[in-house]
Amino acid sequence: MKPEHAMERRRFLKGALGAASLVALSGCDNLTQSSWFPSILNKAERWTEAVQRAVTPRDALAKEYREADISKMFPANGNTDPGTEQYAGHVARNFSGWMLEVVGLVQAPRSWSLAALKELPARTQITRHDCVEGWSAIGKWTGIPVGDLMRQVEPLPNARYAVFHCADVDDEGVAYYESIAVADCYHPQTILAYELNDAPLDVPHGAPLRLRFERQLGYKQAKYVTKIALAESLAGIGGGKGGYWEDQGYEWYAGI
Ligand SMILES: Nc1nc2c(c(=O)[nH]1)N[C@H]1C(S)=C(S)[C@@H](COP(=O)(O)O)O[C@H]1N2
Ligand SMILES: [Mo]
Repeated sequence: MKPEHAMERRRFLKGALGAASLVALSGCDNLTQSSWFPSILNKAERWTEAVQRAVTPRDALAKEYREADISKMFPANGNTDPGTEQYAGHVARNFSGWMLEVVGLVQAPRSWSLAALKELPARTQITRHDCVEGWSAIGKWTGIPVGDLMRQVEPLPNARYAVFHCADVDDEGVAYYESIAVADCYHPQTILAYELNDAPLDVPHGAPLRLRFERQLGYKQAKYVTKIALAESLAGIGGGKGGYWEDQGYEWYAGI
């Protein structure tokens, strides 16, 4: 949907639903589906973030599981193929031309090919993914700690958010994106994964690179990542709320 439409819809929903309405948690299996989950009032959201940060320090690790716990089937959700000609070209070349750019408020912007990223020290973690739609799955992810990339580009002191841009767009041409605090990029389990269950990430799960930010919900786990842009504010990026689903009313701080 076009940004103006998203805004109109948000305004409509605010009036129609009110803050106390109960709406079933559903909705991100299909980006074209209109199901909504009312946005918590901004103030309440900040309170949630403050409380969670106080109870679980920023560096606390998400639970890691054993090999035996890995789900036999890990569902694919949301967009399962960017479907553009450009992306199909990358698939045909086995992602040999895929680049990850890190730009914005950094001392030394740079980009890496997928092959160069795979040469960096990797981390493997077996974690549980929770989608607001009501399913969970345990998977084994291998990838590069985002903190290692940050140490190379050196964020400037005013860089507060890391915005992950993705290669997929919805039916109305709106691009998927997500954002997290720059500080959370240094959490040891924040990785850009290129393997799921010891195999190269496949197209439905976000090939060739997807974010794993383990202490937050499924929609924060951006797939098909092409660029990380550091910014001081989320205003002016997408719909201004920090992510594709946040622009439609979901919480930015999706702690679990
Ligand atoms: N680029 C992109 N990232 C995305 C989505 C998407 O549609 N596009 N869907 C999100 C949602 S709602 C979930 S639950 C997970 C699903 O990841 P999976 O397909 O590997 O299960 O990806 C998230 N990241
Ligand atoms: Mo999801």
